[in-house]
Amino acid sequence: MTSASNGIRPAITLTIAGSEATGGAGAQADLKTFQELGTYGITALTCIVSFDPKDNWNHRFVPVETQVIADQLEAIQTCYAEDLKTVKLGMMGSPATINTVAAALRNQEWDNIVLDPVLICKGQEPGHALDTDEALKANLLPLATFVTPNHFEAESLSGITINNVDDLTAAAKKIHELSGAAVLAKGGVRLSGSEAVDVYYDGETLEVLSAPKVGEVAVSGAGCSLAAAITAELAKGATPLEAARNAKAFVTEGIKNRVSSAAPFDALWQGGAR
Ligand code: PXL
Repeated sequence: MTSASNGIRPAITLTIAGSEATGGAGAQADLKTFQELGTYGITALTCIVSFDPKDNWNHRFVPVETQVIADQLEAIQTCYAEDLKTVKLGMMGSPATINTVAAALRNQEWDNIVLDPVLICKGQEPGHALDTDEALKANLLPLATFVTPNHFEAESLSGITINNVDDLTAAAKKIHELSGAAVLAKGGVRLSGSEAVDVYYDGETLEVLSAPKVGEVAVSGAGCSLAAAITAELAKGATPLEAARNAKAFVTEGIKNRVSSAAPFDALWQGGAR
């Protein structure tokens, strides 16, 4: 592959994720994070989410047809057959999407498959989410090399109720056992105390990552941007632990410099560390 005239060829990072129209979360957050961290971002969209201001900001969710998802991945995998070694998986939204994505992932070798196990989107049917949950555990979790569950997702994947850092650690260990992946289990604002605590575990190294909380309210795009930052750092050659540490610092600065809107939540700004 040729490089740009200045000799710099960026690492290629793919996100397979949903669109969140207002730009806070989803593929938009991933692409902004990739750009900020110096990788060449590409996207296959799985669904389109539009918040509904008339209905408590619930998520209107429209899946992209599975054939269209397969087509996007065919184009991407053909264009970047040699360089595409790192992918982030965001919101899938349905078992059919998960099966389509899993089949495409199996078409090639990967160095890094970062799974942000987005299980439920505000306003989605719980029954539907349960199916998605099962499909994700069966078909994507075994492919992942790095998993970034939030509090709710860590409880769901591990079956452990999480009230404190010890519980979060037990959940991270359990999810590692289930997947073989490095795990960053995120306490976020869901654990009490003045620190935002995440637990990293890869089967050998256990590290509690901690940063002073920036308020007590979750910020849109924090989870997506964290997993995307891990993806970018891995693609640039970081170890999983280095990637987790750098991503946590990136997200902390993004939350400090968050963007407000007419929505009742703020959005992380990927340029926060500039
Ligand atoms: O933050 C989870 C998330 C992921 N992907 C999409 C979303 C959301 C939450 O709003 O809309 C597309």
